Amino acid sequence: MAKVGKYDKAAGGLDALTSSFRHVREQGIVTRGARTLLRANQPDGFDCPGCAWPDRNPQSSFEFCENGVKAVAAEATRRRVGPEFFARHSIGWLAAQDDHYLEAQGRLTTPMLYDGRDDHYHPVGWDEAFALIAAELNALGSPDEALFYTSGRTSNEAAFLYQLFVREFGTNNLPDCSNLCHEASGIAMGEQIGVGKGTVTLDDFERADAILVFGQNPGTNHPRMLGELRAAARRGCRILVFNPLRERGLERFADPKDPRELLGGSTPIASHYYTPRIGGDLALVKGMLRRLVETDALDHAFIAGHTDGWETLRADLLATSWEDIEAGSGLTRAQIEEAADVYAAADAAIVCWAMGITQHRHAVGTIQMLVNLLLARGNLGRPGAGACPVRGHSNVQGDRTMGINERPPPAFLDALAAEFGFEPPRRDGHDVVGAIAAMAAGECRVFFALGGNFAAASPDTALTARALRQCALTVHVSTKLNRSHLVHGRRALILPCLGRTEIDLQAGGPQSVTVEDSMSMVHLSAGRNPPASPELLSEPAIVARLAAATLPQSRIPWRELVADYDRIRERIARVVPGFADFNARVRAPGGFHLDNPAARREWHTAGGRARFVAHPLPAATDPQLLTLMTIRSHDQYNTTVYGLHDRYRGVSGERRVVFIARADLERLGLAAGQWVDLVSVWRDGERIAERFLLVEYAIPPGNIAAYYPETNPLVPLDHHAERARTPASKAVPVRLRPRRDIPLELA
Ligand SMILES: Nc1nc2c(c(=O)[nH]1)N[C@H]1C(S)=C(S)[C@@H](COP(=O)(O)OP(=O)(O)OC[C@H]3O[C@@H](n4cnc5c(=O)[nH]c(N)nc54)[C@H](O)[C@@H]3O)O[C@H]1N2
Ligand SMILES: Nc1nc2c(c(=O)[nH]1)N[C@H]1C(S)=C(S)[C@@H](COP(=O)(O)OP(=O)(O)OC[C@H]3O[C@@H](n4cnc5c(=O)[nH]c(N)nc54)[C@H](O)[C@@H]3O)O[C@H]1N2
Ligand SMILES: [Mo]
Repeated sequence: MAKVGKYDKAAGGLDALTSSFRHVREQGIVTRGARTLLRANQPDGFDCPGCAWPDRNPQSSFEFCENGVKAVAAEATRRRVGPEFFARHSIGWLAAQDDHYLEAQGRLTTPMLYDGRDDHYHPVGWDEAFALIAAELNALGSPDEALFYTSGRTSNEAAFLYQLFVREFGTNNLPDCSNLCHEASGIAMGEQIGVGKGTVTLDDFERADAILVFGQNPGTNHPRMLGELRAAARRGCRILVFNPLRERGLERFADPKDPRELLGGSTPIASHYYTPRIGGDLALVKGMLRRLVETDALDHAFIAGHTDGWETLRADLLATSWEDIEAGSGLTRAQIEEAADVYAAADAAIVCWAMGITQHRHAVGTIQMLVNLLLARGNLGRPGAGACPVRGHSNVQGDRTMGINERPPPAFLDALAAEFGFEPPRRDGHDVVGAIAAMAAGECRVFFALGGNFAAASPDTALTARALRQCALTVHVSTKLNRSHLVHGRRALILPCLGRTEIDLQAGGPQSVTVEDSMSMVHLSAGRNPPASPELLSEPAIVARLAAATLPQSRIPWRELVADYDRIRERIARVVPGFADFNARVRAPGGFHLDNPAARREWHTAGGRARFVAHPLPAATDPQLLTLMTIRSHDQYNTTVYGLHDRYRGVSGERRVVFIARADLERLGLAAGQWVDLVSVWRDGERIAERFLLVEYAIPPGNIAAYYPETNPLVPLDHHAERARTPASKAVPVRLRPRRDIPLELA
């Protein structure tokens, strides 16, 4: 039963502790849980499989994080999904269950095969599984008919071997979750400052005078970031938040480690909180830049010495009217001028952003405007200043560094060729959107996923399902049961693997892997729990055995490489820039920082200078429609649903809710507690997601919010960021259709 109320407390505090304890208990791991958790983000422990936010001080005591606890507990659970489970439940029956149910069943224990003999998965041996995949791959007309997806939990070692195998097999079809996430950040920043990664470290958070947070909900998705924001706020740093929702974690935070705050005190986080309309950021940042021009709050020396494109941008800013900026942003000129003045008063400022910025049609333009904002005041490449795109998955940044990239840089392929003695393919591969289209068109027939939940995470759910079902073979390397196992090809395999928290024993002894966080720190991760099942293989071992089975003629010593991951790292050191002496450097406490030339004001751009780029305001949205953003609740990890509570937003017991402004309810003749269908309106027709409960909420009129992945059926495949092709899942044009057949829910 849905419950809707108001949560008045600060984020964090005692409720965060209580909630973590509940999740540990639900997984049946109370005693083991504490031991496991104490090893998260410790020098000799494992990297938390939660988010990519860096660790403050690996030597210091355990840093508590409620959602980190949920992620770790979900992996360390006592529950198991073995052959008996699949014998008992048909695929059809499982497909009718929700994502919360699938996740709650526990860890996968055994390789499973669906081969069409009935509607069940059946156990299969590892050798047989690899032989089957090899046969399908080698039967393809071209290597480009296979797709190899990666999700961002994959370690550097597994990712490096995987792209190596895929390229030796002969394709660059390496779509990854980055395509759904920060792709736009990489493209925008690469063009402007020559690197597609953030330029700041945690030290900069200690020195900034202003931190601007755009389109991000750290209280839920990067809870450890609140510790940094809290410390910054307490020393007087201005924190400016731009978000259509008043996210509690950005308003007030109670650090559970502080006894006073645990008992009810809290620290205000945002000094200034602005609620633009969805998609209004490009306009509002243009407004801020215009104000900087009008008040001459510019770093002229930096602009002259380091950049080009300023005059074009300046002319474009002055030609953009305040009326258009106000209409486009949903903020008033006074608000925007205030924000710009606070920003201009800071000697050093950081700009952070996440999915509220990247998942828009004009994402690349908005991010370039954010970088323009930094460049205009020389806020790059000096202490306390810089760009901070906050990554999602714990190793999504590292996977890219290791070559998981459908458009690899030629220099990377050259290095690969020199090290391994084969000629890698040079044609661009498919990204996620391209992969779905290619499967739907029958051009790709084998889909292999190293982690993730492609069927649920991708846009246009019905089309994606049709695309996957057309494949001859779908394969998922997974820790937990998920939707993608149930939306399968003519044959399908589930290959169960070790998680981060588990001991990875190879011929050469227990192994560690490495990861790269959102601030380019590379460090070791070693699990300490016994594996969930004796049949599990590590991801590197799965890739190596698949490679050996598929490419018997390969001269790469796959088995030797996985016997001791130091050997993989030796190869990485010779191929990937910045990894020289990898094995030694990564063993230093806390690991090492990857060089970022832009952070030294060295611009590896086309013209050798940092670039200002002008962009027009996006076209106005259709006033007849609502703009839907698809966001995360407090109790989920992407498509993994841990529970049905969204504590800070005051909703529990129901995920199918729509947050809507009172003004829109009145205008549309609707009432809170009523059920509606969401109908997205696109040029190729309507898409429907059924049965959502209306929840009155403080959100700018014309804008609504609901959780992903339930809303992915509404996101058209071709509704994506220009150039980056990140699905525009934060701005879906929709209509509400009342459901008269479901009684009003009053809670
Ligand atoms: N516990 C937990 N941790 C996670 C994840 C998880 O699901 N659960 N996911 C991980 C991953 S892969 C990622 S990418 C990150 C995601 O981290 P976030 O980006 O914080 O995730 P979202 O829930 O998508 O939140 C988007 C935020 O942007 C706001 N927003 C939406 N549209 C706009 C807009 O147009 N303008 C502005 N200014 N704001 C907007 C929303 O109100 C919301 O606060 O978190 C990572 N960490
Ligand atoms: N509408 C909408 N769609 C979105 C988003 C949105 O905001 N709105 N966000 C997008 C974003 S930012 C992202 S990153 C994607 C996420 O897309 P994915 O990364 O594909 O999805 P996840 O839900 O993170 O994957 C969860 C599954 O990973 C598996 N898993 C967990 N740990 C491991 C491990 O250690 N190894 C292996 N092999 N498998 C493991 C488990 O089986 C689990 O079911 O979704 C995107 N889709
Ligand atoms: Mo993400």
